[in-house]
Amino acid sequence: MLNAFFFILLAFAVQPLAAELSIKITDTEQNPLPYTVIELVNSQYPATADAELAQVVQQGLTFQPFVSVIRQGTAVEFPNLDKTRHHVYSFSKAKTFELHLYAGKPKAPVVFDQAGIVTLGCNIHDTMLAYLYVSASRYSAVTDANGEAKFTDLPATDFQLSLWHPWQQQPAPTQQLKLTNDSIKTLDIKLDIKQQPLPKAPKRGFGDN
Ligand SMILES: [Cu+2]
Repeated sequence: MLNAFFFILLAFAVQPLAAELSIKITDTEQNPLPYTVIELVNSQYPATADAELAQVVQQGLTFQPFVSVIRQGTAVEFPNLDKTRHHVYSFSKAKTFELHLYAGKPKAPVVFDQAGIVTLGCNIHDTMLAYLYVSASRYSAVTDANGEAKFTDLPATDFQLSLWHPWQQQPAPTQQLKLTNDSIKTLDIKLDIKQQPLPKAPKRGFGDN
């Protein structure tokens, strides 16, 4: 009896103040919208660098993934899995860098220490295009093929929810979120975005990649 009592006490003591949030994004035609970046902003929860290195791979003359989200301060590797060499660069304000023509894995990862959107390209292959969203907030994610993203273990507090998509014509409206303790919230958001084909390798002209 006493043991059971302590167990219950313990269960209350370790219960974190947490909330869960699931978001589903659809486009103008109600299709799931992948590659949407969701950022939950609250100045009390600034980004801390991701513990693990992120990766943007070059394979089949494309970048994988097309859109990545990292927390500010995170280091990213750019391994080249193709036989041909790539020359990865960005001239974006949030990060200007170049990885000169290389095969395999460049020696050092690139650290993204400023928040913002980094557009990636390759100097050799003009069709190669990808985006890195460097988040100033600790809580950010990108929607999967089903247009979905899920946050678990969020602090139960107020957030501003902002969205970004590489194909947006204008910034998506932000909204305020109030998360209460132990709540499970589901949001369906429709964005005024027309989906486009992903960047893909040209059919001919580059030989064996
Ligand atoms: Cu290339």
